[in-house]
Amino acid sequence: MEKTVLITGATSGIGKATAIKLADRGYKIIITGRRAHLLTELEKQLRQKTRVLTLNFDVRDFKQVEKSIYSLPNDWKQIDILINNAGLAVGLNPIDKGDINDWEVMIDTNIKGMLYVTKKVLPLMMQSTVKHIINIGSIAGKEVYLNGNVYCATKFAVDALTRSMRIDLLDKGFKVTAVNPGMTETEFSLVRFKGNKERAEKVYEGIEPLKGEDIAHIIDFIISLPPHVNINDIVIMPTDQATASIVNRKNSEE
Ligand code: NDP
Ligand code: 8X3
Repeated sequence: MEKTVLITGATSGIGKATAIKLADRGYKIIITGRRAHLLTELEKQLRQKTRVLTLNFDVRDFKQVEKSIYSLPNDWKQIDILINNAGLAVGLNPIDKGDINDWEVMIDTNIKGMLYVTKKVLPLMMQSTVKHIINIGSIAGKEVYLNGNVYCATKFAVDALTRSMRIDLLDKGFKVTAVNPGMTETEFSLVRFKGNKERAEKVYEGIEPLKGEDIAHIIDFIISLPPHVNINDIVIMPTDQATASIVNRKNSEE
């Protein structure tokens, strides 16, 4: 039987690339996000390859999450793989200049949103023979960097929750994996800098960043492993990046 994957944040970047990759592999796909028109567009594209269903909700709103998951038709009510990908950074300011609203958005999306989705999807995974949760963490969840403060804290929380899930769900036969990318060119920096394209492009100046497709390739590999093998934790960086803040910019002056 074909396996069903639910991917949060599939309207762009890593989530979208993963949906496309796994559709090519023949997985049934549930794509989610807030931007309904992008979900519809992607649904049309994926339909040529596989069965696909869209759920339009904000991960920060528990009622919306609950209603959306309950709304799944019966033949979509078994989920084999959950990819908790929806997430964002907003702002890059020192802690004393941080915006409370930016902090709330990051905490509500990256931590509480991931918990809400996991809470409602877990019961639909219990009958699966696969039972795999993949949480998208970050290099920002492994080391803190200048002005990363709250975003880093949310990704450290993703790391802690991933490890907790692995322990708590061990006796139920779950695989739980953290995928931690370094610099990946998606809409991430555009969102972090609130639509400032020039600032966003500067982040990747002089380096070759990862693409969403690179992370999709890794996720495809992780879920292709035999039932007795799990990747607990993986960090993927562009070759031009050594740590969260040390990068080799080709155009930088020596
Ligand atoms: P994008 O901005 O391209 O994609 C983010 C996705 O998350 C979008 O589909 C967006 O959909 C969704 N999303 C954001 N907020 C919400 C919300 N409240 N409810 C539902 N969906 C939401 O960035 P990436 O692809 O880069 O980000 C994906 C994940 O990867 C994030 O968790 C990010 O922290 C992580 N990451 C990114 C790195 C990078 O350098 N790009 C590196 C390390 C980790 P919509 O707006 O339609 O709701
Ligand atoms: C995104 C990677 O280093 O820009 O999680 O925070 S970084």
